[in-house]
Amino acid sequence: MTVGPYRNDDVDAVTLPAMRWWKTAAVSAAVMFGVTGCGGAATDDPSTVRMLDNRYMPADVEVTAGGSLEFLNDGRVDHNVIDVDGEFDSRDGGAGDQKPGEAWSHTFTEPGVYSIYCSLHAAKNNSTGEWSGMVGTVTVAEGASNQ
Ligand SMILES: [Cu+2]
Repeated sequence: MTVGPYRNDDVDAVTLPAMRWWKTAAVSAAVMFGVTGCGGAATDDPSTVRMLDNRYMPADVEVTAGGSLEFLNDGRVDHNVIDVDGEFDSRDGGAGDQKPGEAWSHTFTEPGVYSIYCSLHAAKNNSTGEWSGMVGTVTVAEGASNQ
């Protein structure tokens, strides 16, 4: 592909969309690394967790205490978000399950690691007490004191 020098009036039209594309790609890469990283940094866009059929994407997210996450149903069937220890439940308040296109937001104030599951697509092993299927974790980090 030949890329010639752009005239000044071409710069905005060509460079800006390209930068936007790059930024999107970078965020996607950050999300992928965030999932497998060593409990690492929140991604560039940590505020949304997608609920797919049938998994959370990403399954493991980190948020700073006081921060919020939006769980968006980006699938074709209903989902929900429930803390294993009962700290929160996306069905509360009459919301019911999140239908496709619906979202549920929650603000996390207490640091800790919260195990979440979807009651429609996860099951508990009664011997081990562990959940499998549509499960995930939300790690709430201490508020920024050394950043
Ligand atoms: Cu589900």
